[in-house]
Amino acid sequence: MAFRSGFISIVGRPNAGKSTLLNALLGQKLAIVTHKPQTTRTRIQGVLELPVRKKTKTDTGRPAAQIVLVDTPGVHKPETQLDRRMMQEVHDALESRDVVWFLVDVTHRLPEVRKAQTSEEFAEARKVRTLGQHRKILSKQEDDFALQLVKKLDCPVILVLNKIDALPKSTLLPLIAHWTSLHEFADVIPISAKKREGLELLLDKSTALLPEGQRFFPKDQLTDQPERFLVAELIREKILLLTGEEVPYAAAVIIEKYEEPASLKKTKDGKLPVTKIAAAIYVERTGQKAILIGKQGSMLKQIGSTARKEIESLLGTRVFLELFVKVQEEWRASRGFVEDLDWRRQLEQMAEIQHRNNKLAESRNKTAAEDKG
Ligand SMILES: Nc1nc2c(ncn2[C@@H]2O[C@H](COP(=O)(O)OP(=O)(O)OP(=O)(O)O)[C@@H](O)[C@H]2O)c(=O)[nH]1
Ligand SMILES: [Mg+2]
Repeated sequence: MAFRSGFISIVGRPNAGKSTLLNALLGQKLAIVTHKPQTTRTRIQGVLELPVRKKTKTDTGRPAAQIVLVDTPGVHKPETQLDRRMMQEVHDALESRDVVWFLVDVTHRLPEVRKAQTSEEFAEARKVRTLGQHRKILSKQEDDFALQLVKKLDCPVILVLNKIDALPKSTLLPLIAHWTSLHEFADVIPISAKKREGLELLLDKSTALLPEGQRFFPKDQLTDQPERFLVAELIREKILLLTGEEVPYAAAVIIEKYEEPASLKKTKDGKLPVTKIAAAIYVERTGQKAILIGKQGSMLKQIGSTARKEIESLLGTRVFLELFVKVQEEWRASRGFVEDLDWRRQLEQMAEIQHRNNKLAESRNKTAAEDKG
């Protein structure tokens, strides 16, 4: 079986479990996850290496493959520049892909169930209704908006029904009927990203749809996202988890200092080396700044210490983490600010600065050599 390779973009409405799925498949946290919608703001690539599985009597086998999984922000109607940027990330991910996974949260209630006519439908509707008050009513408009994005594509789109651990299996059938009446999907796969159920089948079906080809990334590369940007995301995750109302949505994190230790070896006194990180948290209003800092700095301390613990285990070093809160009024409406948040752009800018510094050092050395001569 020839080697397969390709890009699979994971799209769907906010909170469907896209980032959870990416992390589950990669076996590592590359994308932050929270219960709040619109957690992910940029697309993140995770590189999955699949070994060959030989054909047997009971197994159809699977070729070896490299799959580049692309997690994207949840599809929503844009209101601010930040929203527009997030949707641009979705569009970019849909441009270069071989297969798309359209992720749907099965705990959203079906509109049809609420319009039950027969007694069986009514019983089913009641069962679904009583299953959880926490379930959000599926908003048809938002679903249509998300679906219309994948309808335009010329590649196979797999309908992935996520969170099946939260519902009895019987409730899946009407959902499948509903979605397949709206679009001709290449396949329908129910999964639980959280419990890692159905993932092998999803990979088998998807690998079969990928073209034969060589790797896009070196075998041992896990992601294109450098660690310093994952660090910024981990800080933002704690803000999302620890604060409420508008604050999580009005917060952006930019790493201002990132000093890695010269060596990863333990110091003479047996301690791990230290990474020094300083990050600015931007919010839009002074009131939000006050909430983020908290009484006598208690909230910022809590955000810092929970983030630091996770960053330490990610980096395998001790971490000195400094957090500053800054106000940038209405930054979500500012195109320039939103673009500067993009880590791909920040990387380009860092490379430019490095290039300029190298040039400067080169010309200084040259002048010094000429002076000597
Ligand atoms: N019960 C259950 N919960 C899940 C599952 N997958 C994800 N979740 C939960 O759903 C919530 C949203 O998960 P995310 O992975 O952040 O969802 P997302 O689609 O990336 O969300 P955005 O980045 O906002 O678009 C989190 O609370 C997850 O723990 C699942 O299979 N079962
Ligand atoms: Mg996400």
